[in-house]
Amino acid sequence: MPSKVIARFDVSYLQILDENGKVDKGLEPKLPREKLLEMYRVMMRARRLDERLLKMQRQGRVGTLPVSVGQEASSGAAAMAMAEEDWFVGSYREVAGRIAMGEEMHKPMLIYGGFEEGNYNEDIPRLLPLAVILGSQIPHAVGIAYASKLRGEKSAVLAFNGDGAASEGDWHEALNFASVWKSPSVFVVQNNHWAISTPLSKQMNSETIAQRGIAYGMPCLQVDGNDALAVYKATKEALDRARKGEGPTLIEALTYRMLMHTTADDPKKYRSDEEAEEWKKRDPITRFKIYLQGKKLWNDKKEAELEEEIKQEIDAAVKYYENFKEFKLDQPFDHQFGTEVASLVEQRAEYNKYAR
Ligand SMILES: Cc1ncc(C[n+]2csc(CCOP(=O)(O)OP(=O)(O)O)c2C)c(N)n1
Ligand SMILES: [Mg+2]
Repeated sequence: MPSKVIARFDVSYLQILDENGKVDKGLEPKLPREKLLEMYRVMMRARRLDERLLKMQRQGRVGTLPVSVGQEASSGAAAMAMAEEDWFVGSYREVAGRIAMGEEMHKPMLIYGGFEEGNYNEDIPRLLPLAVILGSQIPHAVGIAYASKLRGEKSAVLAFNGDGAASEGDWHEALNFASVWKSPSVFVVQNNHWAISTPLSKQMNSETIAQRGIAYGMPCLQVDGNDALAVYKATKEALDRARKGEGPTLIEALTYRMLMHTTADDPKKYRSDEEAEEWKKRDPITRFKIYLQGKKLWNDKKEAELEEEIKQEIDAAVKYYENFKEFKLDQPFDHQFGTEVASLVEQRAEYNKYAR
């Protein structure tokens, strides 16, 4: 059958800092030293917070929780590329990104302790609450972005989800309309290779998640998600484009969750120790530290001071959490809709008869 090629596409991959901490000088973003140090600080605070939360869960002080260990660059460095007026729409594995947005450490403690209050950041209105229903946050992200475009605001939305969530209908519908409406949105898929115990190979039959952006007509690329510089650069360029009215971008960040999906599972049951060991060598924090040391911006003394500062911050958050008494049992009813809904008023009243 005679045929001619009518379109060709390719997907590029960005890595700036390799797993040994060696930087590609040609691609290195020119960031001020304060920004680089803050990036390291954000990732370290997220790592130590996750570790403490895990201990608290094992001691029965908080309930089931996801941990983001290993994924600090893919959400943390991305969030650091945001401008003041941008929105953060996340899932549940963006501890570093949320910290970069200024979320206090007692908030996740409250959430995983079962207090709805942990989900509200009154002082950071552009940081949305966690979304656990996979992909459900992506239509919201596009809606916020489109609304901000209609209002003539110069803000963009940075949205996150996992590789598994990228199989949800919500995700595909949202990306399609993000592109059709040229909404100022940037989608970061944290591809950590697993959706609980389901490997990527059982989840999709395409070579990359990034290439789905081609189908929807938006720029797309794959980045080394454990390379904070690559994540930062790709996200910054995409957000700048979005704010200029040039539409959305899809970024696939290749990363790995080094620990369990949540504290309710045991990864040893479905993946090999060798695989996990391989990824340990690509730790985003280790390579960034080597990079900072190479620039003479970091040393053991600074590391010890930072560790102490983080320990104190986490200790204070635990104290706050353990003394938290201002909860409101009917708080989940507060934010269902912007206006009062008769059926909910009735349900709240009934609930309050029993709530203690
Ligand atoms: C719509 C929906 N289906 C199923 C679940 C149960 N569930 C929670 S997390 C998860 C796996 C998600 O994997 P991925 O999107 O790759 O994110 P990751 O947990 O790896 O960060 C599943 C199936 C859910 N929360 N929502
Ligand atoms: Mg995943």
